[in-house]
Amino acid sequence: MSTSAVHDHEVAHHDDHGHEHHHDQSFLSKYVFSMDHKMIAKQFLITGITMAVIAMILSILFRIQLAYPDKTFPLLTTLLGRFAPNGRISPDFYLALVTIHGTIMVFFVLTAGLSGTFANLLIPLQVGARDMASPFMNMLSYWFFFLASVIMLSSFFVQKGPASGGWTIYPPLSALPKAMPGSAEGMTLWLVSMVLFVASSLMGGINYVSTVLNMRTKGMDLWKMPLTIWALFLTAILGILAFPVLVAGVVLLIFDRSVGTSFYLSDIVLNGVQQPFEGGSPILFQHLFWFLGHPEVYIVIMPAMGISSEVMSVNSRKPIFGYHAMVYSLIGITVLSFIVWGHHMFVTGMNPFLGGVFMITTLIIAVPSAVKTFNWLATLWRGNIRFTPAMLFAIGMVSFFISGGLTGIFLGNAALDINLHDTYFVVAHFHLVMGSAAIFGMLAGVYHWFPKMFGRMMDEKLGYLHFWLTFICAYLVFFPMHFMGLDGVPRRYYAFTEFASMSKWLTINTFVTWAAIIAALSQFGFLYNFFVSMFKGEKATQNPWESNTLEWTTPVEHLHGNWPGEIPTVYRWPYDYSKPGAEEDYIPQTVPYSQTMSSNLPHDFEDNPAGLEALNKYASTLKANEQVK
Ligand code: HEM
Ligand SMILES: [Cu+2]
Repeated sequence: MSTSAVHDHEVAHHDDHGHEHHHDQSFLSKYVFSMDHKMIAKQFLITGITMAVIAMILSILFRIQLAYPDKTFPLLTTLLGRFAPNGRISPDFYLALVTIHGTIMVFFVLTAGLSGTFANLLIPLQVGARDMASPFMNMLSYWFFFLASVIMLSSFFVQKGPASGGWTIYPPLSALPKAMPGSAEGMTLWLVSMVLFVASSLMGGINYVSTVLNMRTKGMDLWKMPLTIWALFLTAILGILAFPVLVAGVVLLIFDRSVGTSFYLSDIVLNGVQQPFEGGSPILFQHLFWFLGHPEVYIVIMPAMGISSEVMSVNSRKPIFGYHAMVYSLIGITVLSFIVWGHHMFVTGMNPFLGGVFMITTLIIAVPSAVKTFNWLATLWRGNIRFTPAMLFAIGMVSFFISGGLTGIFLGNAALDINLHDTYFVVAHFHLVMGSAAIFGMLAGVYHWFPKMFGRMMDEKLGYLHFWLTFICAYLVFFPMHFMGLDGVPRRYYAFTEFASMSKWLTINTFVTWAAIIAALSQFGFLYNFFVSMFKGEKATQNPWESNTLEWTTPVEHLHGNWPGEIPTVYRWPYDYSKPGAEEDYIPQTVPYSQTMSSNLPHDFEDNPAGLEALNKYASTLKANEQVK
């Protein structure tokens, strides 16, 4: 409340003095330590994209190893030095590559890049606030994220290279600095980076939650919020509750590494020497990790779900189907995601009864997931679809969510999972549902809100090219992995040529690598489009997609405080598209019901009792609709 009063004052101030005040902002306070949520959103986006490019390059490097395990490429030695002696990536470095690739993609791109960008951009703009609840903490949240990114990457420059052992950093590899090269300083940097990362997410999340709860404009009750806001809000709650548990786990791990505690270790022999650890359990770490880790996968997918819902409704020119069901299923996922973590641990020897409990709760998550899927399909049904690039990516998100979600049902069954665990089947599952679906949701958001962020349009043709190449290649990369997994091919192995039964997959591996290379190259088309359109794109109009939500009522040119005058009042839900009787095929949230009634049916009842009856009927439907929403 007080914050918005201050802002009101500031804005009035601006009006009085015209433009003079803009000069007060130095380069540093405008672009670097900006407290404006729109600028922070761009910082998160550009940092996220940079990290994504780095993680993508890492994946191409290890895919080359998988495709050509026996070939040597002198270029690799030139590029990577000691990490690739004699033209081949070393086994240690291979493990480091998959570890850092996974860490960056999951946390830095799909968590910080996705939520950080869209929560910052959209929460204030779509709920009608002048900024976040605490702009200062918001700025800190970005800078903690930036620092965490730099530290994570700096591990490539320490003596023994970055952390290895997988993005889940299970002990003992992570707990014994001498266990392998990737357990040394690289692992320390991983842990420090993650603590900073979590601090950043908490500062962001607390801001998002308090802004949604306290700073909505007049009329914006919870049931009038766009689904993107619902998704980002619930995601923030998930993060606030789950991330601290990871920090607890990581701090105990740091103790094990450096001060001789034994939280996670017991009876370890290293190079023939019995280590002093006693009474700890590596399985404790798995519990702590997956208590974060499973909610984390929903922290990644829920914003993508929210964005896709929004984009699909706008571009089908139809109300989202089952708005309430969409919200309740998000809430259901939020709650359930905390009681299923054990499905990552079916093979740890857990009591079969406990395994059964985790199996049931896991399979129940399929219900809200299916509700959402049906509602997306029903939203498309008979829509007047506009195939913008954003729309294609949103539909692609649904496609990947279905393909990847179905295999979750296999893995959720303990008896099946014991066979499939740690095989390429799991890799296929989560790359479709998280790697692909979440990335497509994010890209849908970038194409849709680019005009809002940069005041210019992206090139459509390049957008289509980007979509089709990425869509086809993602399936070519991840679909074959299901069959490798069913055949028992394990994940995280350096070369399969040692095993006669697995070397038959070499051709498929080569095929997958080439599909991955094409997918990676097509991302450069996107980058070209993104950066060139930022400066040279066609100027955006006020509301290029004819959308109902509040962000399109702010001026195209960004201004501090978002709205030059008063914040608009909200009267209706955000999905009034193609309303029967309406003049336009969309009615913004700011249009009162009274206005549409007279403009929808102009005067045709004056000497016409049937017309009057029609109007009354229309008015009561509107009222009924309002109750439904
Ligand atoms: C119907 C919903 C889902 C079910 C029933 C399900 C089930 C499972 C199960 C049982 C595993 C463990 C497999 C193993 O390690 O042997 C797993 C792994 C995984 N799932 Fe899902 N899943 C679902 C949806 C999702 C979603 C929506 C995401 C991400 C957005 C996701 C991301 C992951 C990841 C990242 C892993 C692998 C973790 C690792 O071992 O590195 N899953 N899933
Ligand atoms: Cu899980």
